[in-house]
Amino acid sequence: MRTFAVLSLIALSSCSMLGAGPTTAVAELIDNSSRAVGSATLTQTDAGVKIVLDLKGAPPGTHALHIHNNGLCHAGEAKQFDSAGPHFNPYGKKHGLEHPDGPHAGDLPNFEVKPDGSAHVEVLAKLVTLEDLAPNSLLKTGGTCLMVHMSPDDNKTDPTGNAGTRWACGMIVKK
Ligand SMILES: [Cu+2]
Repeated sequence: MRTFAVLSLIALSSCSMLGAGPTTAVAELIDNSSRAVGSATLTQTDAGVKIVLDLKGAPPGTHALHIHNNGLCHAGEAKQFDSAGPHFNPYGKKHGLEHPDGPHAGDLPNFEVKPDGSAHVEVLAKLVTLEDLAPNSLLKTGGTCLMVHMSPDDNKTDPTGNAGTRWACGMIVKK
């Protein structure tokens, strides 16, 4: 057993010596016509997962951004991106950054799309991780996805925040 433990330690340290770096993931977003509308890079930090999202061709104005529970982004569903399921909520909380019994781990702040249809968003998702096997991992079995809604999130109405139609969806996949 002792030999095994020592060997495991050596294996772990060689990984970091090779410069594996922080775990990262990506999400390529599509709209309901399967049009590519942007992409996100997700990076593990000590304080959570940093998400950097760039969008194009989006409706100008304020929009909700969430992480949803399923890694499924099927364009053309009768109810847009319904397969993505509800918000990622591994701790069974209520929805909303301002809800006293919230938030869902997948609740993120609203963001602005410029008049030219572009957006650049940088946000720290503090309640999730990219670590395998953690209950709040975005890389869990079945996956998760990043979702942009047509409307802003009111940050308190359970379970959706009244964020309206799901406009764009991107599966979160390990890089
Ligand atoms: Cu959502």
